[in-house]
Amino acid sequence: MNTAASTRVVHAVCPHDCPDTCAMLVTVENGRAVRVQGDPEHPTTNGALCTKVSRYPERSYHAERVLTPLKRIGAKGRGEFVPVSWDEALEDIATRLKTIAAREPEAILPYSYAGTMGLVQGESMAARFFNRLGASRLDRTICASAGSEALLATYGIKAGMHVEHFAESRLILIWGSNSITSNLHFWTIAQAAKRQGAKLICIDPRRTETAEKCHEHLALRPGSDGALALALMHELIAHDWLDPDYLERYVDGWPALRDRALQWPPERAAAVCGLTVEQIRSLARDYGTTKPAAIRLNYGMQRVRGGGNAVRLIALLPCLTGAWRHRSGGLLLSASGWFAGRRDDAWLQRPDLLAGRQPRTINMSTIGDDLLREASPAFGPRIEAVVVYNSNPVAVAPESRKVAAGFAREDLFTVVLEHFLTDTADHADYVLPATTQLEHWDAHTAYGHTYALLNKPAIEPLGQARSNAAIFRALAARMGFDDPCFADDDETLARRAFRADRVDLDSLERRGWAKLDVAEAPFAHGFPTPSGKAIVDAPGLGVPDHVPNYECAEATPELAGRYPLAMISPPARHFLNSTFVNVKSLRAVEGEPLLEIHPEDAAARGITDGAELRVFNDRGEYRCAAAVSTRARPGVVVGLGVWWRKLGRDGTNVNELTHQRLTDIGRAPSFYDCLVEVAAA
Ligand SMILES: Nc1nc2c(c(=O)[nH]1)N[C@H]1C(S)=C(S)[C@@H](COP(=O)(O)OP(=O)(O)OC[C@H]3O[C@@H](n4cnc5c(=O)[nH]c(N)nc54)[C@H](O)[C@@H]3O)O[C@H]1N2
Ligand SMILES: Nc1nc2c(c(=O)[nH]1)N[C@H]1C(S)=C(S)[C@@H](COP(=O)(O)OP(=O)(O)OC[C@H]3O[C@@H](n4cnc5c(=O)[nH]c(N)nc54)[C@H](O)[C@@H]3O)O[C@H]1N2
Ligand code: SF4
Ligand SMILES: [Mo]
Repeated sequence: MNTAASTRVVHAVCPHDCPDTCAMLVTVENGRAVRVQGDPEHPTTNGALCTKVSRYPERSYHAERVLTPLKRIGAKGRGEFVPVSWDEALEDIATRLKTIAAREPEAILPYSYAGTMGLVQGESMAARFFNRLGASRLDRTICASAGSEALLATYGIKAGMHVEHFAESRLILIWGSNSITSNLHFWTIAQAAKRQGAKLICIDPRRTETAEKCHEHLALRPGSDGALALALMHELIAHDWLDPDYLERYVDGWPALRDRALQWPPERAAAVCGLTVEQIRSLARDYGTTKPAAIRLNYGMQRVRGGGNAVRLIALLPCLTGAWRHRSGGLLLSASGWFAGRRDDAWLQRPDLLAGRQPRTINMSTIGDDLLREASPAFGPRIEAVVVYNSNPVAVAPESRKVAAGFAREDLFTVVLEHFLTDTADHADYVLPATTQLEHWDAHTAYGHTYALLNKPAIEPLGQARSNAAIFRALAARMGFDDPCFADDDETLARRAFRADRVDLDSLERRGWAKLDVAEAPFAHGFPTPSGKAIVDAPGLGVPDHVPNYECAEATPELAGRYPLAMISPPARHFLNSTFVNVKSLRAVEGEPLLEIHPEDAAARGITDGAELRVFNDRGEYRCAAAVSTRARPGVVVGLGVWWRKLGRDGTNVNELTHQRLTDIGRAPSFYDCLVEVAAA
């Protein structure tokens, strides 16, 4: 049989929350997607996808995909549903939302994050819908806002180096990033630099697979990065490894920062960081004397109380040495600022539909507390309805016992747009079947590179699935929203997402991606702040300093007495946050929920490798197996990956233990600022 006639290759984009935002090629045979591959033409994708997304068709055609609207019949959280028609589901949902909105639109809350990073299936039609409704707004802080706002306060933009230029760096600090797990295509570039003789240094409490492959690894205590950055500055000053001309021209407030740094000799920082003085001196020497030197900072280090201050300090390091003068020097935390003004955000999201109303804002990171809050003058109305899309809060939000209790409220009306019956979908009154990236249109920016991308549908929607945008369009019609913008179809939204004068739409159409026009060495001649200089003493924030964790011996000695181990919970390599946990082949590689614990800490508690554990603090208890391993440093344990609670042990995951206190800047969760104790179960 000749199938060639019915074989097509479609330009697509990996939709996941990952800095790499790969350009994908989808091979479709007889209407079925049979293979996804990395686009060999796209410079950063370079022909490769990661292991998990290579299984994207397996996830899309998964036997447990939700393919019809579902209505709850059992108790909340039990995941007992019956299929209903779209007509019935939409009519009932619209009636419920209308009734609440007639009284109190702010009692309705959208809850979404980056299940897809697409501009269309993210916040386009959904934003239009909730703006028109006047619903509560959501502060989307769960991941990156501490670092993003810190960067903005320092550079005037959330942006940095081109990732490609790390290939020519002579020194690369991989700081708070497990690149092999969560930024694989950067790692490929760092390897190229290594082959050219670059030195790679990893700064991470855990001996990750990335740390192992670097020349050096500094396993500092979680939340001590600000102290380390200050000591590095101290050494740069003491040895005169500064670029006075760059400081003079492009840094505002250097004397105040200098005074602060001089209070942080390596001896002081070593005690805070749990490093040796020599480790800090050696790092400073490398950083002060190697050119060009580049920092790949990532979000792992800002999930602690002082994450914002730490990012500000680290972002100032390349300003002291003038590393920004070279295109392969400087820092990259996010590239997302380069896309601002290149998207047509106002057209996509239509904030004007608020028509002067200013609904309250709910922080997604405190959803546990907020769902349980009564009405009050300070808070406003009790939350009566939640519409969840692109997120799995019951698994991923901190202090999940409270989150689950909130979603279990019988008087809460919950709609979840999903591919699967996640922990959150199990709590829904209605689950609406959403399409996957193979089935819908989208347009993408990235936070780890500088290419705009276009995703074309490769196959028809499976079952009765509809795209998020299509679902909000249908709901808008049922609600009687008649603004013409509610008629825009997905293709129109995708094609108009980027401004024609700022992005090469022809390249987007032909190749699936288009490089943005961004200067090679973007901050060689200053920063996009009013003064043109990087800012030390930011309005309302002061001069950055080391801020100790909420939970640590330094700040809370009594608590540290009861819960002496600091727990971090970074991603598992074969999951993406809680996505893919239900893909068997990937779950098989991860095995089971684990807690890495150093042999000394294990021995002190009579814990052996593989033992059943209780990991606990005042907030809850997490059940998992012990991985006795020197990947964890003494005093720090690692709960790897956000498992679905229902696929974990005793219905628990690591967020049983995390808390809802927010970071110093950006109102973000401090997931990695968490004390626990561990015992054999
Ligand atoms: N395979 C895979 N890839 C992913 C994800 C995933 O779940 N799986 N998640 C995606 C998402 S949403 C994001 S935001 C990014 C996250 O990726 P990153 O931004 O790299 O952040 P994390 O993976 O949270 O943490 C990175 C490293 O920081 C370390 N770390 C923890 N605390 C500290 C600290 O206080 N200081 C320092 N210096 N290091 C610390 C952790 O041990 C971890 O190895 O990755 C994305 N990519
Ligand atoms: N303890 C701990 N907790 C963490 C973290 C950690 O490191 N440690 N990391 C935090 C971070 S960095 C992040 S970003 C958050 C991530 O939290 P979330 O953004 O909630 O990410 P996921 O868990 O991947 O859930 C995304 C959901 O969106 C669904 N989805 C995907 N595409 C679509 C679509 O097109 N339509 C619809 N309707 N649904 C779709 C997927 O099926 C999936 O269930 O978790 C945070 N939680
Ligand atoms: S998850 Fe990241 S590395 Fe994997 S395919 Fe998607 S963008 Fe690429
Ligand atoms: Mo994230």
